[in-house]
Amino acid sequence: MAQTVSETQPAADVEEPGPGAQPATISGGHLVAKALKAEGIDVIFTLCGGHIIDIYDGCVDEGIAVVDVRHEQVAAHAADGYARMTGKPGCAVVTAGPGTTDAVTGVANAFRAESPMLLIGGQGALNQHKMGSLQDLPHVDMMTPITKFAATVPHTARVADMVSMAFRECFNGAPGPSFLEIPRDILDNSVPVDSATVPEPGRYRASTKSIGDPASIEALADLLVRAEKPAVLLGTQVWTSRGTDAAIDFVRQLNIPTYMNGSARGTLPPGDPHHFHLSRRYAFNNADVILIVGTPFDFRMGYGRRLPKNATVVQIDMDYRTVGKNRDIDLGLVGDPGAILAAVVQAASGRLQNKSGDRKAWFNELRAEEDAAYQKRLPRQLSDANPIHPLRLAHEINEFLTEDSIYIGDGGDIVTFSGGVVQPKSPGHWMDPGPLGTIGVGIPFVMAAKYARPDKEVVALFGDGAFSLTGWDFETLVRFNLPFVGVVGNNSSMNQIRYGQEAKYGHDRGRIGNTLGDVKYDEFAKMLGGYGEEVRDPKDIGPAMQRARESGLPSLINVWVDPDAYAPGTMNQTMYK
Ligand SMILES: Cc1ncc(C[n+]2csc(CCOP(=O)(O)OP(=O)(O)O)c2C)c(N)n1
Repeated sequence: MAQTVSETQPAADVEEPGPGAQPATISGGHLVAKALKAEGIDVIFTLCGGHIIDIYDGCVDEGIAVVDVRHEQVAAHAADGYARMTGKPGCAVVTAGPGTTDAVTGVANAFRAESPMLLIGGQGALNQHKMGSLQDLPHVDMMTPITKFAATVPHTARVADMVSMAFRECFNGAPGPSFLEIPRDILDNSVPVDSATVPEPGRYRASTKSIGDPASIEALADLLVRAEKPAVLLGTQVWTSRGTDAAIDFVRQLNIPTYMNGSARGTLPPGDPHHFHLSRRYAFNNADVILIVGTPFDFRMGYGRRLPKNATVVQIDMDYRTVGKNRDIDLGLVGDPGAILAAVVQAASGRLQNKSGDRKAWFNELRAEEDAAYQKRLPRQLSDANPIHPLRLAHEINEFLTEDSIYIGDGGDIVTFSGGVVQPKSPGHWMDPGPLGTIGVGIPFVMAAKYARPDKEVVALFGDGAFSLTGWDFETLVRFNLPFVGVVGNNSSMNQIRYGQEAKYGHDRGRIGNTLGDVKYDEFAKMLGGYGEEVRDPKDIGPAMQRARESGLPSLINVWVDPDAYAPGTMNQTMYK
């Protein structure tokens, strides 16, 4: 007869010693769960396979939830998203071979986004090593270039120790993913409890809050106190390292106009006197000191080439290798962004009295630029056109967000449009794939955000192309009761790609491989047990979203948008320059 496992039932393979009996033993799968618990992990995202069942049984014992998804890519993206939301590493567990290869994209995305997560993959038994066992592949070789650490666990007694080691490696410099391959027999075998070290919570790694060279702190404080037209860009690491409060204090005390990108969006709310977002190019072109915090000079920054040659440029980053890469800098600081910014405030204190008066003209100049850019865009943002202009959709979403709404963007052109309009109202309330630009992160990020922060509302905008990649896991959101407000900006195309292709190859050849069917995603949502509505008139967007909010279900509002409207960034092909 089949046995069921309940939370109250002792684990089948942990035996208590009786008088004169063998010592108590513990299996590899249960050791994984103990190490996850020591790390504070309360959920794993997974898709099952025979290689990894012992981990599930350990999770039952340790009270770790098992969220089972429909594609391993979703599990890996969800672990990435969970890390972003909680500040703790996320964990995905997948089977060997195709389970692990399916998760590669999620790990790669976390790698480029500097998100700390652990992927645990199965492997054939060590005693069948290289014999052609089911799903055997060189996982560690495949994962090495896209992780901070990738290794095989060679013995059951080492399982918990190596899980903790992998977590430690996630936080070496700028954070990122680790990968552990655990062979089937290593998970299945049991060892005496005494022989298996389980590192104790909080005792297996050091603080990462270093400020680097104190002389550089002084130098930056001097520069900023003397600057007449400074500007700062706060990047993803400000949020990843939870330097938000220090960053807010810094920009206020030193009185610096502030731009935000990536996960740092929302550090300051819209309307804050130091918050700017539409005048960044102007500010950098006219600033005397530009401070870049926790974001690399990659394609999103034009590799640093767009910064004027004569500005004094300072870069702060958690990764030594990022500072000064692609563009020379005048001062570089390596360490924890929040700790460094707090130290700079300290170093500058007593010298800040007249700063707000001094910089009034600079602030006014930027505010005027900001207002002009906003007014220029406003008519399209309020457009009543039918089919719906994507900027109007973005406008409606922005109006809909509250301080408790986490916004997720997953798509091409539609999300590029929304990037300039949608403003998160609180820190840590913005999620995008990051520099890997992976479409399909939306549903797994919703899963992670709603799981990690059930008190928050999650609002997601999808392109119809992007949604299709991982959309079946909408069903997982229904199954785990994770309600959210989803909007599909449906143009029946992969527009961001179509634009460049049509420009190069003309109307007919330009549509090869990038057009989609007219799919009713509202019906798809309803079929899977969620809430759905279709919108064709712009004035119906807000009310439909409101009904989705009130439904208490995972939802998709299918908004038919103008397929011939393209975002300026797409038309300039900025991402390739
Ligand atoms: C995983 C992945 N595959 C392909 C791409 C290339 N790509 C970038 S944008 C885009 C089109 C996305 O279409 P959709 O989500 O419908 O948004 P739209 O551009 O139509 O607004 C594609 C295919 C990518 N970024 N990620």
